[in-house]
Amino acid sequence: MIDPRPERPGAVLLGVQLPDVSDEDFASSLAELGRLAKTLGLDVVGRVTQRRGRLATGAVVGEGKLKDLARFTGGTGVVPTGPPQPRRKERGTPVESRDDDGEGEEVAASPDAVPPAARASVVLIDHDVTPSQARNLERATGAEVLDRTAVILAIFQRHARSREARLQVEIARLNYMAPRLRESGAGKDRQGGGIGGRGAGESSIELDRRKLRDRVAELRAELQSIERDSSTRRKRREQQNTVALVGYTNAGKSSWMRALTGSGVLVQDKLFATLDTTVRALQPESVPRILISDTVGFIKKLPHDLVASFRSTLDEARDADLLVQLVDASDAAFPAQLEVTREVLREIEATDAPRVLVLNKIDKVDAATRERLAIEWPDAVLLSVKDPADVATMRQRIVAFFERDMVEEDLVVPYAKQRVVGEAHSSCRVVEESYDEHGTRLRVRARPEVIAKLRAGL
Ligand SMILES: Nc1nc2c(ncn2[C@@H]2O[C@H](COP(=O)(O)OP(=O)(O)OP(=O)(O)O)[C@@H](O)[C@H]2O)c(=O)[nH]1
Ligand SMILES: [Mg+2]
Repeated sequence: MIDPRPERPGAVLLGVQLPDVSDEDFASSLAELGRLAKTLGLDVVGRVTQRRGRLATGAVVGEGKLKDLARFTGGTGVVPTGPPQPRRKERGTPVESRDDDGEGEEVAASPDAVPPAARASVVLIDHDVTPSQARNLERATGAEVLDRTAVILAIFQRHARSREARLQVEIARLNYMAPRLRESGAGKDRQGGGIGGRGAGESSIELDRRKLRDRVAELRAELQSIERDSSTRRKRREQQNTVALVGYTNAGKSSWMRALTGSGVLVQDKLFATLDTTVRALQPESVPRILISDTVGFIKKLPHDLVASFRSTLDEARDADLLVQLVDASDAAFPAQLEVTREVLREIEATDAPRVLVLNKIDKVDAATRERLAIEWPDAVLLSVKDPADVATMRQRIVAFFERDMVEEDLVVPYAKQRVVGEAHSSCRVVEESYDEHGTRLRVRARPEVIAKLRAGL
């Protein structure tokens, strides 16, 4: 017999289709929420959806839908009146309906009992909700309720590795929590920590808002000192040729980073696998060197606070000479994802640098679609990181981009200044080298400012 118990905690997705949202966008947004859930280690056991003019002020959806939702979680399905009770540890009645096809707006109530173990302990909402809406949903479902921002914050919190990323996430998380803190004495029911990390470890539940603000200020100060270091490192790279890989989460940025630089950055079929910026030289090394950076990805409705927190991380993209914008061409929703990327780039003011648009994962696209994409996106390059020939093409394009601005000039380096010959070899391409009574004669190719710097040393 198949064991019906999921290995991972169950989640039920809740989505409201507002009048200005097309069926297609609604479905893709909910599917994305499902992928976010999976990234968080949750099993999606069902979806409850409803078309509404706006979110219900009380508990997001109407009474009937609330009951549907509670069938997945084992809650009462009604928002109790009176003061909030601690969240129940034990689930009561078994779940009676299950809907995981994600189709249509109605949840078919099936009389088949779902084993209690297959129930959802978390409700994920594809919207940002007010603290009171979340609280009402929690009380009606008996489950932990996370809105879209909380889900993204929880993933960021789990994936942050460096001190810088951890500080950035923690600041965004505390800012998110501040308006959601319960009045004094409340919040005890949150102890033990849920998926959202609220109440876990170094919890701020007991802290009042003022203390929380102090903590944010403290973290900001620490972050600033780290950022000073990384901005110094970035300054040092100013004279170098830099390329930033940017795009929606899971587009394949880190895969390209690995392919182009041979670095061992993390590649995962997860959302927001990368939070830290990595910078490595293009391999095989070009002369002069070209540096590639891989950084955090973007997503629809990325919490504004998170973008603000990650600003310094994203500076790498802002300062790049060339932006390689990647999209997952095998995802039908990629044009919307591209628009999100453009918006975030505008927000961080990374709009000056020239861009190359790469329709990545083209190996997953059939020939007909490939042809259509090539016509619809004439300025884009269609590539797959899995194809070594495509990797070579990409490398060539990057090298060619920097070559375009380069000029060729002759230098005569006196024998007393041979150090400059060494410098020329590292910062320029030396096309010809010969020796006569005046010194070393070099014909070099590089950007004009690089050659000017060499001349200054003569
Ligand atoms: N078939 C195919 N899969 C790819 C290609 N590029 C990337 N992938 C896969 O897509 C998934 C995500 O790739 P990553 O390189 O981690 O994506 P990312 O843009 O760095 O994602 P985040 O860091 O999470 O924002 C991985 O499972 C990769 O193996 C491609 O060209 N073809
Ligand atoms: Mg990555």
